Amino acid sequence: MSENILKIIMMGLDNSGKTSIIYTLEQRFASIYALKPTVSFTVREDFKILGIPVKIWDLGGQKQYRDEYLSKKGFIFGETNLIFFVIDIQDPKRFSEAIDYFQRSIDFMQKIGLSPKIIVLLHKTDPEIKDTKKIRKNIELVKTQFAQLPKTIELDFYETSIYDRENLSKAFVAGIFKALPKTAVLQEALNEFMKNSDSLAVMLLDENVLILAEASIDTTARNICSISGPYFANMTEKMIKYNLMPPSVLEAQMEDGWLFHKPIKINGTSRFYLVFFTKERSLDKINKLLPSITQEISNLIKYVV
Ligand SMILES: Nc1nc2c(ncn2[C@@H]2O[C@H](COP(=O)(O)OP(=O)(O)OP(=O)(O)O)[C@@H](O)[C@H]2O)c(=O)[nH]1
Ligand SMILES: [Mg+2]
Repeated sequence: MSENILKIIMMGLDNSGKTSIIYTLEQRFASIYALKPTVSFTVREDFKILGIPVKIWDLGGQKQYRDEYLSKKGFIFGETNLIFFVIDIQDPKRFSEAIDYFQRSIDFMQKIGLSPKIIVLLHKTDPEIKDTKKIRKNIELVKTQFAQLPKTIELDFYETSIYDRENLSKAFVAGIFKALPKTAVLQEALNEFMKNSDSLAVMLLDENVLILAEASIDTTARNICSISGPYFANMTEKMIKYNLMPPSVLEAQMEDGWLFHKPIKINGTSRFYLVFFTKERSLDKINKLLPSITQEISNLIKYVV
């Protein structure tokens, strides 16, 4: 039995974008266009974030299902660690309905003794409209409505869109970090690693190509890592999917430094990707430090709530 699995629930009104978010995280972009409303709920058990197996419950948001979840004596919500509450920011007419569902869900969970961490996704904040007056107004409006609720839990808001996967990833990783407090230590480990390896920037991604942590001494170095890192991780993941042997290290000489990409295996199975940008060619130094950082990451992800 795989114990200690993190249980994540995606909830919100129908049409708010929950299933699309899951598909975007899985990079199943083609499937998004054929999406139908979710019937009742679905459970995905094959996700790994931060190397941690997570279960994602996608609760269809149509009215009849909403009422059902809140009447089933907590079977749906039992042992939930983290909830993403998704709101369609382009649909202000339904804000009240969404917030009412939110509050009823919180009340219900408190009644059955649950207090999961909650992240609110102000979703469909698409890149090309996110700075328009209309969207800013909607965001302000919905936040005001949330602020009027009885303050029993701490909420974090993220503006997301399926057209901005990086932002969506950030919200997801932040959620995991909220549910797993120890992962803040991961950032510390990466800072330390950057110093010890004389790097200008270091980045860690997981096998979903989510950026888990990054450390850098300047923006140029950071940008080099964050632009190239996801491409390399993506390429490697695809090669694995097609049973091809991916590179064990990729090294590129740049105008003003060296870039390294290295997949690492943790606990034998989980894949992570490390990206480094260094002034001098220092792969030897990095290789020497790898066992210790690998061990550290491994220790961190073993700890699940
Ligand atoms: N513009 C825009 N549209 C989105 C975004 N995310 C999802 N959509 C669209 O919103 C619609 C509903 O998406 P779904 O993912 O099916 O919504 P859902 O929340 O799973 O709906 P239910 O399963 O009925 O609860 C689809 O037409 C998506 O293409 C987004 O970030 N921006
Ligand atoms: Mg759905």
